[in-house]
This record gives sequence, C-alpha cells and structure tokens, in this order.
Amino acid sequence: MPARLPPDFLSGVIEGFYGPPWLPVERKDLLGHLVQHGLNTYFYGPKDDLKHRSLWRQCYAPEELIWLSDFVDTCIRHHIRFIYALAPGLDICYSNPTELEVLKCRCHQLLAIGIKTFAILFDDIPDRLSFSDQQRWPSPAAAQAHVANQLYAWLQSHTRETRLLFCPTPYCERMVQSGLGGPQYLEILGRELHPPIDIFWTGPEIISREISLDHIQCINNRLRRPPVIWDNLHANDYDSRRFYCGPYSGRPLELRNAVRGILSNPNCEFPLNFIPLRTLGRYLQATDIWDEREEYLQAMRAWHAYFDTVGAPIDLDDLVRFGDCHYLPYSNGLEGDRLLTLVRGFLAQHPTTWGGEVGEFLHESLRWRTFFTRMTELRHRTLYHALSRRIWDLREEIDLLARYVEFKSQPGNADLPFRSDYHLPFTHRGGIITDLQNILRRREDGSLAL
Ligand code: GDL
Repeated sequence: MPARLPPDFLSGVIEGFYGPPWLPVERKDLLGHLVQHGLNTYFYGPKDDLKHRSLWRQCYAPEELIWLSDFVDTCIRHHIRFIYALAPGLDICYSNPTELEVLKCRCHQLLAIGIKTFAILFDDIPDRLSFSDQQRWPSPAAAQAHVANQLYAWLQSHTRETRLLFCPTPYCERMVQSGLGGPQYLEILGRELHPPIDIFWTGPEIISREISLDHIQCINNRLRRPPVIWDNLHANDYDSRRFYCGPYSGRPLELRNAVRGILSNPNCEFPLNFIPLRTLGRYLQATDIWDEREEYLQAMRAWHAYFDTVGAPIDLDDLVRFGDCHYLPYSNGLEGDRLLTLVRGFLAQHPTTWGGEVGEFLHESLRWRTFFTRMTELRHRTLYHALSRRIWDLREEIDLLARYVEFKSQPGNADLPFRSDYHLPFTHRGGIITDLQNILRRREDGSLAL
C-alpha cells in the first residue's frame, strides 16, 4: 500500500543551515524538484539571513521584499506551502510586550505578500532566562510557549488558514538528556503550547542516524502531539569537507504515519541535493518496502544526466563510486568501504609481502585520476563548483596513497622513508585547523584524548 498521508502532512525542504543562503534562482529550481518528487513544502530559515535571526526585529526594505514576494507567488502557483521562519531567541526579552508587537509587525509584512505559514525558532540559543523573564516565568519553555501562543492567536485573527511551527531549544533527545532548556522542558512545552502548533524534532541526535517508531512515540507523549521531523541527515554545514548524496535512510516507513511532517535540511550547496530530495520523495510515497541501496542506484542513474561534459562522458559506475565516498554522515557507500578495506588491508602488511591487491589499487587510482579530470569538464558549472573542493581533497589523498604504494613497491624501498614532492609539509594538510585537530584524537570508543 502506498503511504496515505493526510493533506496537511508537511514534506519537503528546510533552508535552515548555517552558511551562505541559496540564491533566488536556486530556490526557483528547487520548486521544480519539489513538484517532481511529490513534496509540498519549502521552509525559509537560513541561519545567516540577518533578518531571520540576528536582526529579527527589522522588517524587510521594499526592495528586499521583491524577490520574496515573487517567490511566494511562484510557490502558490506550484501548490507548494511556503513557511517563513523567525528566530528571535538570541536576544528576545519574553516579558517585554513590545517584542511581541515586533514579531506581529514582521508577520504583518509577510502576510501582506501572501505568506500564511510561519515558524518561530528557539534552537541554538542561550537556554537560561534573563532576570526580568525569570520574574514572570519559571522556565524557558513556559516563556517561549507564551510568546508562540500569543503570536498564533494573532495570526489566527488575520487568517484562519494560518499554521505555526515551533522549534524547541532542546530539539533532540541528547539535548534533553544533557538538561538543555532546564528540567521538564518538553513536558512543559507539551502542556502549555496550543495543540495545533507544530513542534520540530530532529530525533535522538542533531544528526540522527536512525529515528525509530518507539522514539517518536515517546516524544509524542511528552509533547502531546506528533512532532514534525526537522531532518538533518543530509545537512553538511558542520563539516565543509563533506557532502551527502546517500539515500534517505534509517527511518522505518511507519514513521510517516507517526509524525506531522518530514522536512529535510540538506547540503548547503544547492546542486548537491538531487539525491537527498528525490529519495525523500520516494520514501514518502513508498509502498511496503524501502530498499535504500536500490533507491540510491536509481537516483544516481537519474542524477547522471546532469554530468554532461565538454569532453569524454562520465561513466555512471565512476559517479556511483564517487557518491559512495560521500554517502551519509555515519556510513560510506559500498564502494567507499571497499576502497578503505582494500587499502587498509595491504597497508597493514609489510611491503615485501604485498600481493595482487596493490595492482588492483594502482589500477583503481588511475581510474580515479581520469574521473577527476572528467569532472573538471562538467558543463553544469555550478554543479562542478559545488563539488570541486571535495574532488580536490579526494584526489590529493588517493594520489598520495598511490605514490606511497608505488615507492614502497620498488625493490629496496620497503623500509626507506617516503616523501612526496606534491604533498609537502604546510601546503598539504596544513594550517592551524589541522594542527588543532591533531592535538585531541578520537579513540575507538568515541572519547577524545591527547
Ligand atoms: C542544528 C541547527 C541547524 C543546522 C543543523 C546541522 C536545528 C534545529 N538547528 O543544530 O540550523 O543546520 O544543526 O548543523 O537542527
């Protein structure tokens, strides 16, 4: 049976990451993808749009409203729900009534251009109330619920069709466990926030490998409503070396019926989100089986069409292998794992005992080299630019390993020190970030130590 999701189920994309917001032209492109993949929502909340967060009190100047208004119209034409998010939590004084008036004023301007759905976000903010707020509320949850309820009532008085979403300060289980937001945060919120207001939840973690049904049922009980999943599975703003093009995974199909929506906050680089969006759409429409690897391969076949070059064509298998090296936060794809196993396997042995795997690796490294050259010839330059750092990094490391293996394989070199003229100290893996990274090392049990 295909999933029968209620008409008000939210599915789509959150532009909610740190870093440069997407371009207006990319957002328009996104609408086509949303429609194509059967998704119905776009959420505007880029952390680094000043008027979304740091300058949340300031209305848009008329010239700034032009693109927004135009985009909202386009969303309406495509039957995509546009959600505008405000994040006042960095410095709001909950007990100052003027602050609520400012929020209303911001929404008033946005209502006037056709926006009906709003979100109020309290993520990534100080979790203690100021002295004056403490005189009025016992907890951040109570203060935040008060502001959101007031705003919701005001929005309702303007349009019955309004909807409000709320992002709590602890928005995953680990944050709750660590006491963020104070005792009983979720229970207070569940009790005090008007039931129709939706609450975002990212799962057990900020970046959740899995979100189980049991976990969501437990959250549902505490929030007294099913949450809307803010899914950071494909978000990459926390590590600029990585991006994720693996399939939507780690969420059972039953999850769809246990939540009020699933919205993905994906890679910062817009062109890298083809597979994340396609597989989310397919997951939401899937019948009783979700074969994530098969979905990935199908999606890769479709994405391959974007990889036309000015030279020789890019081989689909090579693209799959590259994608397997940029799969998901907690797992490589098959080919990524195979490469690691191959290289680690023979490098664990003394070079004089190396066998056929070395030849296999060197052959593969040549193939990688050709692939990297082909990628520089992509016609779709914004796609190439989004990939270029990752191509560069992978090329550097595979090339270094190949040089090492070639050197050590030469008679008499097995125990000699190896140096590469192309991977010199300071310019290869240089800089203070690398130096700092090398101070505390992660152990196998996840702890960090000197
Ligand atoms: C977060 C931020 C989000 C960011 C993501 C991944 C939420 C609710 N907030 O904590 O803006 O993109 O992690 O780094 O997820």
